Amino acid sequence: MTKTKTMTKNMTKTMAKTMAKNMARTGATNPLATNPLSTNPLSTNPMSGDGRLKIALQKSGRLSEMSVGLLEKAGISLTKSRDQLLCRAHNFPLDVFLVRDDDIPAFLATNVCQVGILGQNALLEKQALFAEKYAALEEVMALGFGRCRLSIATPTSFEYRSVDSLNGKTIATSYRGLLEAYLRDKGVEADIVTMEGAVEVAPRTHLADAICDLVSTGNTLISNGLQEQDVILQSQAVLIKNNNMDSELQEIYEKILSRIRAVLRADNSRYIMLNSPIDSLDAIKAVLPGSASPTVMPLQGREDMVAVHAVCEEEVFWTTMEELHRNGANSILVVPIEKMLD
Ligand code: PRT
Ligand code: ZN
Repeated sequence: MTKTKTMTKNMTKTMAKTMAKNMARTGATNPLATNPLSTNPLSTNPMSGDGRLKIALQKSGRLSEMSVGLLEKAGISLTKSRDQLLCRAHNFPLDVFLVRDDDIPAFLATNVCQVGILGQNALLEKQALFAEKYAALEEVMALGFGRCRLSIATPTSFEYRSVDSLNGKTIATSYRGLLEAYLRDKGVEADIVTMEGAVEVAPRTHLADAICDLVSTGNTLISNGLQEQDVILQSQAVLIKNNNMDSELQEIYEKILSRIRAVLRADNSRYIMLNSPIDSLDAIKAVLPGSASPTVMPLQGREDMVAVHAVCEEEVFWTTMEELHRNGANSILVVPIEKMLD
């Protein structure tokens, strides 16, 4: 069994304090005051029943700008409240709660919000720590931003052969739940020191032999003399929902989901236009990335050429354009797509 020491203040207490502060400022009810497991949250939450879907987003941090941007791209126009904690959409039945990412699962579990955007790592960590409390939360869709990985790293001087090298060692992390599960699975016994930040300094200050933390570029590890060893989880921002949504809100949710899906498809797609010799049409179609059925149109005054238009559901690289060109295509245009709905 993995032993656990909690170094800093109790995380749940911190979360409750932050939420109470946030709720007081937004005028909402503290969702932790009601136990979502003991009663039906739909009947205990006074903010439910106003016919508006509530979404929780990170207030400030790595995911906030992209999360708000995604809603805006989905045609939802937001007005911030004076304290900037609650935004109201004036062209869609949606309210946005801007909170700390760690608090988002609790906002959903208590049905103060029905949907949220946060790192997959943050959701899975809460579910690893409090499985029953967060059982009703479901990941709906990966959003393609906030990509990172949760990794174990050791000082470069540490002789690391495999995860077994961590037996009997101390590992500092903010992801106790996920790390414990990983070590259990690998049959490794180690002490875990829970830290809320600056995990990367733990080996230097002799608090721990190794760390388990989020990594994106890897620069933080390098500048702290650490080497990435095992990746526990690949993560990115995800849309999550509470499965106990009432039917009225479910309809709004379906609508917003379809818009977000359309935005993501459009973001990842390009519209490509080119002129192709009729003889090389098959070769050119084969090169077009992620496009099932391009539109082929005659070109006025040219018997030997046609115009080809296609939606390519993946990036169009320079190398692809060069290959199209080699196959006889000319006047190749690649343009972004703003909106797309099937
Ligand atoms: O205030 P609040 O609690 O809301 O924010 P926070 O400080 O807890 O979270 P924030 O904004 O740092 O991260 C939010 C989410 O972004 C995380 O839960 C991840 O899903 C995602 N994300 C993506 C990252 C990173 N990349 C990342 N690099 N979260 C943190 N980091 C940190 C990491 O902890 C380490 O300190 O960045 C450092 C490493 O970065 P590199 O680029 O040097 O490898
Ligand atoms: Zn956080």
